[in-house]
Amino acid sequence: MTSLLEELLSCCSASQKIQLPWLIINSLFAIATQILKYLLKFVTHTSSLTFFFLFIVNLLDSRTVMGDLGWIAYPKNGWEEIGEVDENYAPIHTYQVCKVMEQNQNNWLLTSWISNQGASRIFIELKFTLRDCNSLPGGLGTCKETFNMYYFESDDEDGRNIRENQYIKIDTIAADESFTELDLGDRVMKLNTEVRDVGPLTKKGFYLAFQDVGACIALVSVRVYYKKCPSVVRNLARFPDTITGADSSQLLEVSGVCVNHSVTDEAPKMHCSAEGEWLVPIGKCLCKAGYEEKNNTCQVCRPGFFKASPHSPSCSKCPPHSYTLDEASTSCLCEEHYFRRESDPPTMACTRPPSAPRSAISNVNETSVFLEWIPPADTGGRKDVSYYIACKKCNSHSVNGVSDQNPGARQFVSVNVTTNQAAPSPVSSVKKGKITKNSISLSWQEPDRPNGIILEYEIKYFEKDQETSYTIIKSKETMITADGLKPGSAYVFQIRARTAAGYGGFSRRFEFETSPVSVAASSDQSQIPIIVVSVTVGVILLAVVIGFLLSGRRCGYSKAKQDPEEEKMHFHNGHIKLPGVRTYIDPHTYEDPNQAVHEFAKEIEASCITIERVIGAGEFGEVCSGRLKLQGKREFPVAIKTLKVGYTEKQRRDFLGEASIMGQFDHPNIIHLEGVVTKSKPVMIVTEYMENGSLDTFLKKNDGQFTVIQLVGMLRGIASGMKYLSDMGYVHRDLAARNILINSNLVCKVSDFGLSRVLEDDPEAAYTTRGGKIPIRWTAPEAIAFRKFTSASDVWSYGIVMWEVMSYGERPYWEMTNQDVIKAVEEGYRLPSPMDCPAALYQLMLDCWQKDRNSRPKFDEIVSMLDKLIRNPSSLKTLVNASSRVSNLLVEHSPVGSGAYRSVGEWLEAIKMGRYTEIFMENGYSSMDAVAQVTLEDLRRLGVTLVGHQKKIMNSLQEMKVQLVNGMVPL
Ligand code: ACK
Repeated sequence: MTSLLEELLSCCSASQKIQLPWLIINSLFAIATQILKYLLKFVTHTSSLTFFFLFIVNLLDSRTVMGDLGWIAYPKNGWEEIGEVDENYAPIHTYQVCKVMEQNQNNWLLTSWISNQGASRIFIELKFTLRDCNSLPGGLGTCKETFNMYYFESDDEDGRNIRENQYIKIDTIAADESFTELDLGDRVMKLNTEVRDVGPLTKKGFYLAFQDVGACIALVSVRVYYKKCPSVVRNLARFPDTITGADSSQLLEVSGVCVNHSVTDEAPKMHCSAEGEWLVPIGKCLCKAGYEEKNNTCQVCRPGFFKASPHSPSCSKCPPHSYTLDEASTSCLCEEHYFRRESDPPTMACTRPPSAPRSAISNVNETSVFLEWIPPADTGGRKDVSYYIACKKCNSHSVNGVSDQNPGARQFVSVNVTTNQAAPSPVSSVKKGKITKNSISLSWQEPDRPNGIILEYEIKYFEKDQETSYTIIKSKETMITADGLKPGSAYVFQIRARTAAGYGGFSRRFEFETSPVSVAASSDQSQIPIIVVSVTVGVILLAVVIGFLLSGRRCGYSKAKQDPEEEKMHFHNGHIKLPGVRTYIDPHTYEDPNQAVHEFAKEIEASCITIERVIGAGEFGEVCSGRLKLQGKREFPVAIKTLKVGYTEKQRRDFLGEASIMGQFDHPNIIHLEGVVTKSKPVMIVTEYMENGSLDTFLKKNDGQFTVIQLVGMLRGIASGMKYLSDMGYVHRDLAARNILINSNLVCKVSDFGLSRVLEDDPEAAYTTRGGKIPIRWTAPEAIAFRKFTSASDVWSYGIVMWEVMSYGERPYWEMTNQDVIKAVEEGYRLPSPMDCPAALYQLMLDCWQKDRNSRPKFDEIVSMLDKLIRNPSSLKTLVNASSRVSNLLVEHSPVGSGAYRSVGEWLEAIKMGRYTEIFMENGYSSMDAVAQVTLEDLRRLGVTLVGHQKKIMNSLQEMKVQLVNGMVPL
């Protein structure tokens, strides 16, 4: 066959071709048939590749139809079916027509009726060869190089006899590869493949028709298909097979159904794109109590294991002294003689009642009784042992014993008391007198209401935090000296008065400190009236109580490092008072930072952690990846931050401060804390593992590779996390793409919650004139100028993150100095839109960068706005147009004129497209002048198939052409 074709093409001089047209034309069919045998192998091979994508559903594939296709050709001598079979004797349904010598051709080929199976947009893939007219002998004026494709919709098969003019044209089809280009010697058999889509379809099916008007064509295969998003389980919700929408840019919002044994946490939704991809998952289901997640299903907890709530991550082994024999247990039963109080969490061990308090002694004093005892020898495994004192009228016998089977049961002693007189009111005013390193002198005034003659005072004191070991002094005077005390130590005093009616209540606690060894006792200090101290302490207590009442929080709302006006603002906005919304507690408000860590973070045993490799360096030590295996749970990957050896106490505090903050948050877009290791070294913070690392690096690595919807999905996640933080009353202060982590599902999570992080940790942070250290490029002007950090300044930073995301990790303000950035922003200039940025997103960025912080959108508004854009993606189609994007630009930040590049390689490297240098050079684009002529079509031909890369190159060329300088846009 090769020789026949070569012979045919090489033998013919121009004159011979004129003389021998019929020979050539007649030979075409013979050649075509030979070629088809080769092509068939090729087609069969490529078809298996095509079917690899499961989201494509074929409605017709002419290659797989074994019998008659039932297509009709008219006129009869137009399209002809080649009666060939392949090597497996399966028919090759190939139609050809080659009436290039005859005038006025109008040859139709009609398919049989094709059901659209409910799809409203279908795709037609044609594989064909087409003869290049130039390669035919001259004089063939009627030769065409195109054919037309039509369709006609009908609900049934009756529409076959309709007139030609009732068909609707889909397109004129031309060939990329002409027939003569087939290099049969090397067997580079390139078929033309063209795909067209049609929609919206409104009937049950349709016919296709191919019209030839005088070309030489062999139609090798016709495949008709639609696309769907295949049924998938994501976040424990099942999303059904979903046929893509009629519009090529439409995203269908699809609700998921929670898989068996799971319940809705937040209504699960995803979006089915026109390409058959699932995008932007929102919400999730959780395995219900008694079930845990395994491979996207909810598996029952085995006997001996339980899960109390959907929010617990997995089944846990029954705690000590408890068991369950059933599957799907939501709690475990206590073993015999062990109990659980109603208020005990199901994760707590079952406990026994305590043994009796020991050595109880009573001291009856006229009308009152003083009781003392030693705690029980066996507390039954509980820490919350308390004592219950019952006062009964009875005949002087006392009762000791366990009151019931409750582990919280108490022992008590009862004594008769008769009184008809009120006891004295508590002593309220206490002054300290002389203080030495071993003694403290006190004086006080009689109670306001003695209710009788005061017989004596009882003074109880103990070293601060050592309440179990105290001393009692009795005195008839209103002053005493407590001696034998430790130097430089704080002591707590309480005083009460006794009359014939018995003892009154103890005064509140007064705290005084002995002098240190080296310092002589301060007699001046001794003169300071205790009342002043009392009032100060009282005022602080009052403030805490008011804070407690206003914020509705258990531990009081105090943010030592946060601005008071900001708190007020939160109150006015109702953020921290929203019912059901917890508020963030600044670990600084804890006197002992260790207490904060243990309140908010679980302690993990180092033996449960396997460190696998170092993935980066943090400010306090290395960051590693590894695995965590907790008892009764599956092993799972984690990230581990370590505290380097030789740390100072402050470094340890700051390091663990991040865990105290992170541990308070529970949100899918906030990095999740697994726990801390503080009882062994190295000290570690263990968090969930985010496979794709930090967002800025990830975007730079995958430049141009995401759809706008995917980028908006990332931004939506970050905004949702930030909304949660601002609702909690937490101001991040260092929101930037480098502080966002991204996992394998492209879910973004806010991270980096260091206490003094902004001051020390961030390499981007620079010292300001006021001495603070601030990441200038990401920070709102008011926060730079007067440290006004609020959720509104976080919104500014969010705008910068949007810009980073839409420009695939570009550095904000490029290489401008921090000082220039501050000045430009202050003068009203703002970053220009990233390339190809939807106008709606750039407008949102500009809104975030409003000078007046009250005019910036709130995070909940940002989330709603992004949701709206995701639901209606055509709103993302309007891009910021290239000329307006750069027309007001001020600051030159990169060389863009074609003269700025010395070579094609240098240019491609500069726009990070260096991988294409060789292809450009090989295809004759070896100078910048040649490159300037490149079209999108050329790029595709060169094999630049990624749309992001095409855009990058075309945009750069566009910029070179207009010789613009880039910079910032004044507002
Ligand atoms: O960009 P990266 O790979 O992502 O490099 C930094 C490095 O550690 C220092 O911070 C990575 N990293 C931090 N936390 C996590 C995490 N939870 N999961 C995965 N990588 C993390 C970060």
